[in-house]
Amino acid sequence: MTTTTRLTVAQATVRFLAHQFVERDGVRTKLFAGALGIFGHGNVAGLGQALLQDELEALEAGRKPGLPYVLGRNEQAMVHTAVAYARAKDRLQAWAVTASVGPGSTNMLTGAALATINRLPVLLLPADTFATRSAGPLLQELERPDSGDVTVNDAFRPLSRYFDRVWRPEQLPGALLGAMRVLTDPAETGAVTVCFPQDVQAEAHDFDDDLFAERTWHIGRPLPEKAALARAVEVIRSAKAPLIVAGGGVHHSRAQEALRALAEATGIPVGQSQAGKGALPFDHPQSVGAIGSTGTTAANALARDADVVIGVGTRFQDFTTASRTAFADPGVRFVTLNVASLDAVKHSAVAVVADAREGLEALAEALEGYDVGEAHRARTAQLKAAWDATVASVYARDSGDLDVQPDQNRVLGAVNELSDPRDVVVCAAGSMPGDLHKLWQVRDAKGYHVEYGYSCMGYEVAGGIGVAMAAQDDVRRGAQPRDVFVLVGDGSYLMMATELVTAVQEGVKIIVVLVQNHGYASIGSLSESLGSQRFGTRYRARTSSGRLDGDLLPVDLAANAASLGVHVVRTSTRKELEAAILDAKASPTSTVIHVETDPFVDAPSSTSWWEVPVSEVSTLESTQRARVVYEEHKARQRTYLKPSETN
Ligand SMILES: Cc1ncc(C[n+]2csc(CCOP(=O)(O)OP(=O)(O)O)c2C)c(N)n1
Ligand SMILES: [Mg+2]
Repeated sequence: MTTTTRLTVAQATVRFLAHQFVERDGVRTKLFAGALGIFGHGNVAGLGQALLQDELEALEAGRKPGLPYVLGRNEQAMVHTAVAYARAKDRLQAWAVTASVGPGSTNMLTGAALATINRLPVLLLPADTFATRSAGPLLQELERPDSGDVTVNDAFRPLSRYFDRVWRPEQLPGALLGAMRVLTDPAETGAVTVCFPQDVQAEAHDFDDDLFAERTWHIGRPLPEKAALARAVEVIRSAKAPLIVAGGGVHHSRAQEALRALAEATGIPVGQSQAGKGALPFDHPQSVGAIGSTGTTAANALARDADVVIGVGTRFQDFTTASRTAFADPGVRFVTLNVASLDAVKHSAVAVVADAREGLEALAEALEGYDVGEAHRARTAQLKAAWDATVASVYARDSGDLDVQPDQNRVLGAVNELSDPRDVVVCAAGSMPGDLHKLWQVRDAKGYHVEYGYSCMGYEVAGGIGVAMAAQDDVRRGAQPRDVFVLVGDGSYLMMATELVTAVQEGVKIIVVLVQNHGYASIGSLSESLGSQRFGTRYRARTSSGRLDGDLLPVDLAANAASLGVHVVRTSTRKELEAAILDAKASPTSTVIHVETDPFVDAPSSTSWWEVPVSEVSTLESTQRARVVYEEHKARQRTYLKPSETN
């Protein structure tokens, strides 16, 4: 006989989420680490009440809450924290994020897009206006003259991989199961949004108890289809100068060992996208580091001449392909292994739709006896050594000038070399992601966490907290600790640093290196290269000329950080920076290290391109000159449309 329990929709939701597990490779984990939330009238008495009840019942029973609650400062930032956690956990654990009606919910839109683009699971629970419309229009309700059933939350639809709205309690089981299906699907996952009208959250219903039984969702490893594999192998076996492009899918699938085995057996060099960096450690003989617009000269030289490009778990975003100029061999063919068919077919590739680890293992077996040959191995080694020398020269660790202000390369070098191999670097936007992609020497598969799918300013601190919380949880499960280094520019810091308060409240340790260069150096340098003269990119006072060309603004970001309750260290020389890094590592709590850098010192060149269109006509000579350069690059852009089999 079916038994039921009378619960509110919110209480049923919390109870259901607390009982969801995932299993991959025989290892079972609870899917939801907890719920991040900010309350308002849309969720305080619904989901808020349910989370409170969960916490108090757990305390009384002497166990952990089913869905531990964490208070954030900004809804967008909470989604960043959740997404970073999921990435650090290889998508085997996630968070729910609850927000109040209206602005609380729409603040999560940016986070939703970021999650979906990066294929990282997060369950968004935006509150919605009354289903009954009994008191409408409500505070924070959007009224439209053309429609009665659209709310601001409909804006989540294009950003979510699954969207639902629970108008009635009876709909809840279907909505929750639909959400779980997508959250745990390796090809489909991303932002999953289930909207809860505020009256429905508080409404009671007799829910079937089976809804709350423990459920284990198997995370599959789809196998490559035999015929597809055979086609891929045929193309790879014909290759004289192949190159692997490793993307984030290698990490999600924990396919690093399989990649290493394939690279070692065949000698095929491996370039890495931002999300794929660390798929091989930097000092592995086949690891040629970053590829594309912010790539190493080694990976980009090999890309230029590659006759077969083997994509593994990559979206082939424009930075990876240098806006489709990176692969210059006129006959280049693509073989792409991806769990998502959307990515597998890009560039007319011979597509192998499969889990990265399964696909790599199958390829390695089928490629038995294939080797790129001594000449290609030697070329890889020589290009790699040249790039390593470039990194050493800009890190300049042995230069001895400890009393001068470090430039950004040296800041990265100091953090790289004084952090432990297991420590994690976190970044998202500005000039540092590109510089890190080129320079950072990853020693641990989990050591590099740069969000470059959405490259969202403001991700850094919030994301760093997610990574640190994941590391804390790993320690509870017996892993060694990791420190998390958040590298953030002044612009990104000003966009969203307030989660530092969350780090303090939750006792989560992060080390923030705040790089003050008085503006948007990355966009400034881009602007200059495009003929736009660094317009609007500097933090300078407006003068009587009407322009932003006055003194530097009297902004003290170190004082700002200190006011949020974290320990702050101001540094002005390399010696002070290095001491601060070591002190921060030794400290059990968070530190913000403030360092000034010169915005005009760039990282070494990638000898590559990134397409940003320049005005076709202009009265400015700088723009006209930039347009000529743009057209030269544009002429080298390829479509990669040629069908593979006919090549
Ligand atoms: C939310 C968001 N808005 C705008 C941009 C475009 N953008 C990319 S980098 C950047 C400037 C970043 O400045 P800062 O953090 O100081 O880093 P810097 O460029 O100085 O290294 C801007 C405005 C973005 N990536 N994200
Ligand atoms: Mg800056």
